[in-house]
Amino acid sequence: MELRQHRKRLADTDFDTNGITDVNDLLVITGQWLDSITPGSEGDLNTDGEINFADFAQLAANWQKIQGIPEITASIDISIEDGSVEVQVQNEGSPIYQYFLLIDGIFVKN
Ligand SMILES: [Ca+2]
Ligand SMILES: [Ca+2]
Repeated sequence: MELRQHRKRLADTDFDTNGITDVNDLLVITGQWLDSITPGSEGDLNTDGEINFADFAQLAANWQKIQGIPEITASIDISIEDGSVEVQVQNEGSPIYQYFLLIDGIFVKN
């Protein structure tokens, strides 16, 4: 048997799709430990038809990792002309904007 650990996408090890690779997912593997199953079935991360340390190693590589956190970019633009500050947060959805006005560093209005 070739035991090669390679990182799986987090979604592959989050069998119950609760957003994190955790004990729920570990139970999927331990519940079938050393069983021969249909290759690629739930828990068979390396699709060899066996549930063993090869699958456990891949799950362990993602242990407690949270999936589904979107890429977030933030930008701040400060206008010298009117003292306004624009804060923009952009993720996969629509951007969220926040504007506010500072005069001499003191908050004036949104
Ligand atoms: Ca999970
Ligand atoms: Ca396997």
